[in-house]
Amino acid sequence: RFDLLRDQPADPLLKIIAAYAADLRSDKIDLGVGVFRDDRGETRVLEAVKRAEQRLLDRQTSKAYLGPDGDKAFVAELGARVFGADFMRPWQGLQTPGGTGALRLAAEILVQAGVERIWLAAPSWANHAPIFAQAGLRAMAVDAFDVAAQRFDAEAWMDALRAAAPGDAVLLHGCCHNPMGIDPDPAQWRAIADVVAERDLLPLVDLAYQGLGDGWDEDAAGARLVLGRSRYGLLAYSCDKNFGLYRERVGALWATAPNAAAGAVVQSNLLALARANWSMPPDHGAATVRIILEDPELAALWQDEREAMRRRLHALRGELGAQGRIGDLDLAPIATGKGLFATLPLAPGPIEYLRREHGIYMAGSGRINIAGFGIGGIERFCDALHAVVDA
Ligand code: PLP
Ligand code: TYF
Repeated sequence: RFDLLRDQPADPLLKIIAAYAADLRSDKIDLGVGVFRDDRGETRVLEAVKRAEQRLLDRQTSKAYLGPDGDKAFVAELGARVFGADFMRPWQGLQTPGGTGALRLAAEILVQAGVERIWLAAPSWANHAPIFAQAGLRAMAVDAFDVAAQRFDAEAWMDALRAAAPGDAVLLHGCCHNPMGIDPDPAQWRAIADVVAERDLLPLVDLAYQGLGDGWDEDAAGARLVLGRSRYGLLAYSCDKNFGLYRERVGALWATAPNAAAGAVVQSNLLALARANWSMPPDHGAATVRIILEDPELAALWQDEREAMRRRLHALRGELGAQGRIGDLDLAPIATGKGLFATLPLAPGPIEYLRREHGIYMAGSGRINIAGFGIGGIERFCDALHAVVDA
């Protein structure tokens, strides 16, 4: 039977990791996969995480099963901070294997509820559409970014949402858009929240970079606004970037509902779906986050470390943006972008040239990871771009 299977391409982003590792040039630059890096190019374990893990090792007395919702205190502590004190709707959720697990579960409960379509603004994270399609949703991609101009086309996106059918789902990046780095401004968020509520759409907010854009509450403002106004909503969350826990796969999925009884029904369905997928999520990463959040000292340390990541991204964006135009290529929009990513309007030829001749690795789409620039990296990158333009 397996001879009916066709070969599948490897994840191009993860392939860059291997290609970069095999490159022997000492001045190579990795702008590929989206992990935070310090100015030495390292993705170090946060000190708050190290201390919490030590405490976990010392104090954990049992590894007996917890249940399909995972670490309940993790879900509650984190949820309180994500939604904030002013959020008026009932919410409940469960721990998931990463933000990816949360997205998968979200797609499955949408299908379970009879939702057929999910609208998304393209380009989006390359895994979004396959996750939704695999779960049985039709991913409706809308050209909502002008990649050449590095601009969010709010009109195109609003037109699509106005044309969506009541009950359709809509995917929204909570902050730090992957791959564009361009988020709706506050007025655009209000317009999105209006149309989602008026058209009775079901929002699925993907919040994978909270705290790495404008700040903790600022980065959740769009999600809170939209979810606070729609009847039902979903929030897929990842702690893998803002806690630097990547491979530990720490995430959560929350559902908002018009009242507690309706919320309980949604939660029971989420638990049943989790059971059928992975039974229960892995514990270590979420327990580590929970220990940090429960201890004011560790929470303060984590906040400092998170803020340092955010400030580094902000500073690098300013530096890149200040380079302005290199030939046709305008770096200025990078300065106002948020988070780890920007997508440059570069053709495959120049991208390949940068890799081959200069050891500069970026996604085939022209996406760069801003955190990939170490000391002197931006200068080298811009010199290489000049060489591309002049070639
Ligand atoms: N959503 C977006 C927009 C992402 O960039 C990522 C990156 O990995 C995820 C979700 C998934 O996060 P996780 O690694 O926790 O599965
Ligand atoms: O977009 C990124 O680079 C991150 C990390 O299959 C990532 O979100 C990339 C590819 C992948 C899973 C995570």
